[in-house]
Amino acid sequence: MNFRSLQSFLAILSIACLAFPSHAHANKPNFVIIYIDDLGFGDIEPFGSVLNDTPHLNRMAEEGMKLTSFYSASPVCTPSRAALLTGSYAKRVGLDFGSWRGVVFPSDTEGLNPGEITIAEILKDEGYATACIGKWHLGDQPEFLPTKQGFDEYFGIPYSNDMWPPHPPAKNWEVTVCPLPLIRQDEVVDTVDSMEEQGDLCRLFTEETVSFIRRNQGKPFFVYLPHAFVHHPRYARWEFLEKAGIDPDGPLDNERLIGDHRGYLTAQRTRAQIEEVDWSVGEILNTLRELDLDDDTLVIFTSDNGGASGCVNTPLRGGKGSTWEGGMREPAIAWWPGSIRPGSVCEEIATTMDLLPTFAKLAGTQAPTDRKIDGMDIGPLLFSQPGAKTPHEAFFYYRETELQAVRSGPWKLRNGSLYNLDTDIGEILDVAEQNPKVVERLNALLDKCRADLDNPANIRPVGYNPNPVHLLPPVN
Ligand SMILES: [Ca+2]
Repeated sequence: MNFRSLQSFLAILSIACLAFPSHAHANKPNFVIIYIDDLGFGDIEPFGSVLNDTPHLNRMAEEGMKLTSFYSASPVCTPSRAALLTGSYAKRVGLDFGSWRGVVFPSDTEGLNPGEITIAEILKDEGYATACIGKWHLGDQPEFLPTKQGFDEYFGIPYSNDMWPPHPPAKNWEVTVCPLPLIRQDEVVDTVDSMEEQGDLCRLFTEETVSFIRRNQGKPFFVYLPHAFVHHPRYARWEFLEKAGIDPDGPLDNERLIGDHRGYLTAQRTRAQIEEVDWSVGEILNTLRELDLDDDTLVIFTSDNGGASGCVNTPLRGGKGSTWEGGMREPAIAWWPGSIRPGSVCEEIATTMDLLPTFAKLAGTQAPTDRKIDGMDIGPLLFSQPGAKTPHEAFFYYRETELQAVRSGPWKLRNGSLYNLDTDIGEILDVAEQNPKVVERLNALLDKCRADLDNPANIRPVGYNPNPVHLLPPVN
């Protein structure tokens, strides 16, 4: 190599070193996904909350990156989780809709197809220890459980915490209702029978996560922690309820605690849950610091969909269940000391589907190539690579089976109305008439998406069990 080419080589090397953390590719980093249920965009202080104290999330954001255009691929639980774990739109894996409602239910015929390749399976093949701790909600039959999708360990509830006998709509469900099971591996080991036990789920899942990290500190690990909090019915441990303003000596109406999602002490219970989630984040990050694993671990904090009643989605419009921004744009923080620039903010479009290819690359492998994956590598965004842009030409908003909106750059076309999200994050002003060319371009993107995902050849089969069994004896 002559001097001139050595000089260029060194110049390129120094740019490469600026762009990529030197050790990011040297070892297999650990991954932790903290996935909150139904948390609103404005529910935590780094995203503007003035109601809830979230010191651990504040520190996480100060030491890491806030992603302000980070999307879940669905505004409800089941499709959101299917998309996260497979890196694919839920429609592509047949879980845009459950067998009879938007999500799968207890002893449902449907679940995530065991033939799907999840983040856990990719990482397990790379020698990772893997755990799913918390709410699964991708089918409760034996072949649908996390242990069949690449997770060495599973501890948690198989579906939503409101799918239990006391929930008022249960009386109208045309399905059999069973007690809410706690599962370890594939076996029911306990049931959640009271509001106090609901309020203990955050502690249980956090302590299980900390234990898994301690037990596996010597090798690469992946923890997927889909918390049951802050999905209704809401309750927390007493120290958090009390701090949120509930009098421990006052009368508590248990019927209303269970049944009333919108009124009775909802503000206090919601605050208590969010602050306990913040405690959970603190426990996990402090464990990583104590074990000297903080420089080797990428932690992602986000929510499965927008905030449900009692949560705050401000400044976004809409909430859980809708394709307004409040339904699918999530509060998100990425943390990896030494690799992610402290206090950074990424405004580029990124999605939960991107975690699969991003993690795969960081682990030294790649996303599956035998099937279509919708997620893309967002490493350049996470590592503040100069000039890094979103890899997505467009992001598509599905509500159940219906494609309702598309975002490309700052523009969002939703049911014929156009919004500029850079200047109008609240989706107030329809500017379709003034921007016919933009409308045309976004309509073409919607057509392209329909041509893809309305074509059965591009959709993989949902997991199906024609004879599902109840996990526990029914109560009705
Ligand atoms: Ca949810």
